[in-house]
Amino acid sequence: MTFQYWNKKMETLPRPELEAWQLEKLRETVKQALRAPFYRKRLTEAGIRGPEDFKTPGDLGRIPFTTKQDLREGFPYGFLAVPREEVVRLHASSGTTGTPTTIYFNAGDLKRWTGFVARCIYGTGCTRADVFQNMITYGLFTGGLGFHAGGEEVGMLVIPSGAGNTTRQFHLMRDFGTTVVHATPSFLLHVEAKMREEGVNREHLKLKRAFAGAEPYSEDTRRRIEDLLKIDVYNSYGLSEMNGPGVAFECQHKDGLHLWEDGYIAEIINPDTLEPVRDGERGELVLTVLCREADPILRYRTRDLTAFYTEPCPCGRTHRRLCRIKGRTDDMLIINGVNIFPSQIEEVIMAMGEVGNNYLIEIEKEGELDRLTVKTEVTPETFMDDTRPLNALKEKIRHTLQASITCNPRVELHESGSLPASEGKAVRVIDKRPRDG
Ligand code: DLL
Repeated sequence: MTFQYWNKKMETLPRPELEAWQLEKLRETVKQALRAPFYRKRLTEAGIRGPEDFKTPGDLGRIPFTTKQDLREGFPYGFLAVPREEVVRLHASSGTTGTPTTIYFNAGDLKRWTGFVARCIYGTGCTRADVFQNMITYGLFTGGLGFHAGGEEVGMLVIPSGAGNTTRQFHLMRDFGTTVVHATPSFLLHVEAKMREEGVNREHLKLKRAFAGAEPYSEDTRRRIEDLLKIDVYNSYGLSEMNGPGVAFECQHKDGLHLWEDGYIAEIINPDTLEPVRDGERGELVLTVLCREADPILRYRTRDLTAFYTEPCPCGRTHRRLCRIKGRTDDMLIINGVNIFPSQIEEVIMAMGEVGNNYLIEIEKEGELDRLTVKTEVTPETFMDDTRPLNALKEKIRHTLQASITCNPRVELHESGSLPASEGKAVRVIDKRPRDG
């Protein structure tokens, strides 16, 4: 396979040079951060006077971690490190609880961010010949405008379709010969189910690839989308605090996400001890942005759980690869004392061919006990009035789940297309338990 690089020099920079680059950029970022009220206080309290305190990569450890709570407390301008007049764009986190967190960009920040997104897109094999339909939310969410700019930078024809309205999405795909789409994996699954429902002939479309991210999904879900839509799906990771998409992305080898280490410093820590984990071990990802002047964020605890690959990638890029992010430290469910990540449930059900494209996890209190219900759709081909095979399928799902999560769930089967569909990030877990009980 021949791999294509957007910026071959930077993407294949030998590790010692990459680390020297990071140290240099870290010094610049610390200097910049000291201009923001929050970091002026935080860094001074930690005894950091300026960039001269950073002589080796290990000196990064002198900087205290930044948390989501810190960002909330700094709202709205506590992290701003440039005059307000220099800021040309803001985005906000998609969080639905508490004070929002806002991220600011100056013109240079936007240019650098766009460069990283273009690098991701081009690295999957896209070229100017492609037609790119960006089926993700535009607005305060970074996914829409971030990919839009990256797609234009590559020179593709970008269709800013946004999320939702599946019928119109099909018309756009047909009319303009869309070859590449971007969406959350849950929306891609919804699009596929709708295609079958509306009788859209896949063979009349020119789709080749999809970028899927912004939420966790399993390898089986990826395979399912690839098989059903007959496309290549590339995993895309990012977060608003680190610009948005474009932090880590799969290359044509499709095994692990290259984290762009010339733009970000990544650490993986044990979330309990806050110590670095051993190489290849799973832990919480901590990121420092090296490519933003308006809003530098240092050692940010992402709460995302992942590990580094220990082997280099056959594509020749020197930037380390992250394992698929399966969950967050804060999405773990405790059900009757058993710790369960929603991704464990997805892994089991999406591996079953009879299961449809959508599912929901519900937890309730029944007396003193927690009750877990897994609701899954069946494929459109399944007859809902034929109870014998349905009962057998229900039992199979229950049994396999029990073996995997050591907790006995109730299983409900639903007709294809009957569970609430999501256009953006899917809400998969409904926890109905009283908050303090
Ligand atoms: O979701 C940015 C983005 C847009 C990424 C488009 C990819 C594509 P936030 O709304 O701030 O930003 O949410 C960030 O989403 O900390 C992860 O928990 C989760 N997440 C993002 N990508 C993935 C992925 C955007 N590929 C939060 N796999 C992150 C698993 C992901 N989780």
